[in-house]
Amino acid sequence: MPDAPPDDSPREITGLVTRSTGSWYDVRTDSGEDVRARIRGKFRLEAETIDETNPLAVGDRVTLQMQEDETGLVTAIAPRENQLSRRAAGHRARSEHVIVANVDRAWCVQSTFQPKLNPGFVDRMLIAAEASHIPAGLILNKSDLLEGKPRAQDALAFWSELYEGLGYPVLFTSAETGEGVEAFRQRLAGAVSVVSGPSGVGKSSLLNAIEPDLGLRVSEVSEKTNKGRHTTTFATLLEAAGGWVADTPGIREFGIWGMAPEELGGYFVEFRPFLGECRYPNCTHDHEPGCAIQDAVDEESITPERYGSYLNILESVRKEYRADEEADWRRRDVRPDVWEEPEE
Ligand SMILES: Nc1nc2c(ncn2[C@@H]2O[C@H](COP(=O)(O)OP(=O)(O)OP(=O)(O)O)[C@@H](O)[C@H]2O)c(=O)[nH]1
Ligand SMILES: [Mg+2]
Ligand SMILES: [Zn+2]
Repeated sequence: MPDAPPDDSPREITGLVTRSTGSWYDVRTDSGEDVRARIRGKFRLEAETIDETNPLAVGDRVTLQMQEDETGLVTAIAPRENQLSRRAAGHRARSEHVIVANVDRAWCVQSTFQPKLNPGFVDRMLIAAEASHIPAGLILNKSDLLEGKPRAQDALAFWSELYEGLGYPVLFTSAETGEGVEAFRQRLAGAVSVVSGPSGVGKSSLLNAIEPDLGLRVSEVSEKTNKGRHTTTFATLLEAAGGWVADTPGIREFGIWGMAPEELGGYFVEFRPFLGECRYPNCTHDHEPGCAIQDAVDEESITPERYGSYLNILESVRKEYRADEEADWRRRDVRPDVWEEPEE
């Protein structure tokens, strides 16, 4: 038996971050209690130096030093197995927003209508998941709204086959009728998952359908814009279906973080068999001669939809990459007088 600690030494416990508001965190301790916790300033500074908006994300494992008022002080953050990140929005666009840490699967949630499926969003999120080696899947919610709309049904079937063909599981669900809810529940069992997607697609509604006791707040989509009202405001890790699932705030656009333009093609799974075959080793597959990807598009081994999406994402990745580099120079104050384009 180890010696009991002397009475005046602070009690240290470990746990899982289940909610992050930016200043306070909820931690589920390994003995099953929920504790409110704060972090030391040094973690904030460390996060800033690596351009993270927040030092802790839901899914992080932490060590707490218990305070006299029964709140915790985070004294250590365990190294992450993985993290799903996007570019922060607005004026913090030069930093990384970690949506969740240590997950087994990321589900991109979209709806059929109100708002309608946004394949560009899907691709960006799938690319981010691929870059972090997180298995991903697609949920097409509000399947009930397809009733009596054969053309929309065909369109949704097209996208569902496309993504399934790439190896991503696709589930049609309806929080309204219950369709697909059981199938989703089975996918969540025994795993740590995250749902992410635009506002109003029904992420929280789906989790309520799976676990009615959660009682998550939901609200109607704006009639005028068909967009959600950003009802969920903080990421929260919830116990559901014998696993954990993070409900997250809806996002307008899934910005890609920290990717060089020539890396992007590697995260389009169907590009991978052709990647070594381009004439130029750092080919970005949009204008270069002798490009195996462009050939594969011509030969219909790669769909025009995904290639078009690739070109769109490439354009924004290029722009952000350049802006990041310039911001980096500015911050270090070593910007050369003559700005030279980096060598191709
Ligand atoms: N018809 C239909 N409506 C649904 C379905 N799922 C959710 N809704 C409705 O869609 C609206 C938005 O649902 P939420 O669950 O708040 O959406 P969310 O994705 O969590 O949105 P944010 O928290 O803002 O990101 C609500 O009015 C829900 O009732 C569905 O399967 N079918
Ligand atoms: Mg929500
Ligand atoms: Zn190429």
